[in-house]
This record gives sequence, C-alpha cells and structure tokens, in this order.
Amino acid sequence: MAANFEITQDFIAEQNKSAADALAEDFEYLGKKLRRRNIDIESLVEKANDLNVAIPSWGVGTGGTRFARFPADGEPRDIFEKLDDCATIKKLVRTTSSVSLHIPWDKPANEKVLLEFAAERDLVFDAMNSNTFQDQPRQERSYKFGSLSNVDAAVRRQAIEHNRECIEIGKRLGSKALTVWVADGSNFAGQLNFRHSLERYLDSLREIYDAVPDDWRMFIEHKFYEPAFYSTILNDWGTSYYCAKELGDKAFCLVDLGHHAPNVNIEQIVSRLIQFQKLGGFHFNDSKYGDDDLDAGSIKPFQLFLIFNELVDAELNDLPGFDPAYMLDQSHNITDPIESLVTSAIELSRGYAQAHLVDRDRLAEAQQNNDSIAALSALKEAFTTDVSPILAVARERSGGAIEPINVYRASGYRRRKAQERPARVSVSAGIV
Ligand code: RM4
Ligand code: MN
Ligand code: MN
Repeated sequence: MAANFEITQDFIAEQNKSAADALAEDFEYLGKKLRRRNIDIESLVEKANDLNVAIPSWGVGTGGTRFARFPADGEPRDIFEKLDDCATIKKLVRTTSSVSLHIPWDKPANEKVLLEFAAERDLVFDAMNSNTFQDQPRQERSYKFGSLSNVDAAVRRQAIEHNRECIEIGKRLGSKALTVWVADGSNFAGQLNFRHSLERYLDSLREIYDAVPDDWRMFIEHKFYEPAFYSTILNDWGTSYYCAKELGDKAFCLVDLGHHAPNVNIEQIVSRLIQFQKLGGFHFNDSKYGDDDLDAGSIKPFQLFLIFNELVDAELNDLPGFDPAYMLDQSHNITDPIESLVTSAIELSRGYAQAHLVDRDRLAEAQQNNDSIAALSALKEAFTTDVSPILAVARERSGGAIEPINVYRASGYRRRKAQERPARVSVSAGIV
C-alpha cells in the first residue's frame, strides 16, 4: 500500500458530480429569492470565498479534558502529519489556507524543510503561538507560579526569551504575527498583588514587543479563568485593551470566544475593539459554560452571526485599522478533528455570508426610529436565510467539495491514516 494517502482533486470532482444537479437547483431558487431583496447572489459567492481562517496545528490532534483524552485512530504524530491534515481540510473547504503553529509543540528541526513541505501543500504560516503555560523537559525554571508576570525575574526572563525565539522562528517561516496567551494568575485570594503582577506582565510584554518586526502584529489574548481559578492576569478585554494601547501600534487584542463568562455580550466587545482600532482577531470556538472549546457555531449560531454582523459593518464602512485575523481554536475531544474543523470553517463562512445579507439601510432606519421590532427583523431576515447553496457553490467553483463531510468520509482518509500512523503509546489528559 502506498504511503501518504491523499484525497485527490479528481476524487473531489467525481464526488461533486452526484451533488451538482441538486445544488444548481437550490442555488437558482435562492438566487431568485435574493433578487426580490435586491441582492445579487453572485456577489455573495465571491464574498464567501474571501473569508480565510487559519487552522491551529493543535486542532488536528484529538483534544481532551482534565480527566482523559481518547486519542483517535490515525491522529497526526508530528508537525508534518498535522500539515497533511490541514492540507486535507483546505482541499475540501478551500477557505483554510494557513496554519498557526504552537512553539515548542511544533518547533521545526529544519525550518527550510518545513517551509517547503507547507508550500508543496499550498499552505502558509499564520500567527506563531508561544507556550509558557507548561514546563518543557529540561527547562531551567518552572512556570508553576506564572511566566511573564512571575515574581521571579529569572522566570520572566526565560518566558520573554521564549517569545522572542518564537518571533525568530516565525520570521523564517513567513509568519507575520505573534499570539501571546499566558496562564498566569492565582488560585487563592491574596496570593498575588493584582497591581504589581500586571506591572510585571506589561514590562515583560514591552520587551517582547521590542522584538516584534515592524510589519508584524502582536496579539494578546484575554481569558477570565482557567487554569488559574481565582484571578487571571489578562482577565478581560478592558485590561487587554489597556495593555495593547500601552504597548503601541503593533499590539492588538485577540478575542477567543470561549474566554468570556456565559452570556457576556461578545459582539459588543468586538464592536468596542473595532471602534478603538485594537481588534487583532479571533480564536473561534463555541461554548456553553466556559472555555469549552466546542465547534464554532455549534451552540450559539445567532451569537456568531451577531459577531459577523459587527465585522461586516466595519468592513462595509472601511473603518480605519480594521484587519482582523481569523483562526479556529477548538478542542476536538470526541469527534474526528478534521470533520470538526471542516464543519467549523463552513460555519464561519455562513456567519460571514449571512451578515452580508443584512439590509443595512433598513436597519439604520429602524434604529433611527427606535423601532426595535423592525431592527431585529432586519437581522433575523439575514440570519434565517439558508446560505448553504452559496457556500457550496463557492467551494465547488474553487475546487472544493460540494459536500465536504460526505466526500471526506467516502475517501476513507481516516482509515488510511490509521494504517499509516500507528499510535504511539501515551496516556495524557488535557489539550496536548
Ligand atoms: C488557551 C488559549 C490559547 C491556546 C491554548 C492552547 O486556552 O485559548 O489561545 O493557545 O489554550
Ligand atoms: Mn485561544
Ligand atoms: Mn482557550
């Protein structure tokens, strides 16, 4: 049996044949309906292809909880196999052309080889993610009590140097951003001096910021709890905004949807950050209770739509400094990660396309007239429009699959990978 099974373009084209007629019918019907609303369906097909979302390298492996991890068959064992899976996702959906690396999990032994391997698969590298939330084997100092905000200057130094190293690796891989998420915080009241620890964190960030090239961006990611359960250093978007502003023009706030308390109005946070020109981008996922890292759009699709509504409003108004980076940051504990990522990427395109359907003149008029019912109905009209045919046509025209999950399953990719990638024995919990 040949090693390295791939889903070929021919296979996708062949599979598309059986779904093409029904799609053409649905597309035509939707086109007619949208025409009645003065919307040209073709412009939406173009839009749907515009949204590009990065795949996190860690997302293609099986995730886990604090309690257990149930590794799937054929999961990738190194960065090259992860890139193969990312390439497979890209072939099917076409909107995921970049991969975000986590260092040191994905630290390349030879950057040139990695770069070429990615280029052969038509993939580029998105933001670099540093990791100071775990101790690595042979690491000199521990992050048990924090990294960039640690009371010990030597620990802070080690964490700063690690981030600077991520920038250096990223430069050679063609990345243009560094994402800093730290697990720093406290578990007990009184454990930390809130003010001093934030000062230390910011001082450390300043040193990292100085190493950020001028054509790069630095993203800082807030999170209100976990793994620290009493306080976290960058607990909310306000603190994140303050730090990004203190740092300077290259620093931006990154919004991970799961990093907010239940029911927080995330779309308003997004709007605020856009207005203050500090929205760096997103880690998309969905949640019911906390940082559940469930699949984007699986729990609260209306919220996802409302976030895209803010993004599209900014896009259409050409707001200054608006250029968010999109990434999925999910933990696939019980699903095939490829199926989850494919589905999630499509959900993002769905939210984006639906947000482009909002009749913005009608919405503005309703707002001006304090007509809440009309305002909500302008949003709901867009949200309840099934844009699936638009997304499928966008995929088909760009060489992707009309029905990505069916094609993936029919290909037997996972079964083949299970043979090619015999599991390495390990028992671990958590995201890794
Ligand atoms: C964190 C956070 C970061 C991600 C790690 C793995 O909760 O979301 O973005 O890098 O998990
Ligand atoms: Mn995240
Ligand atoms: Mn998270």
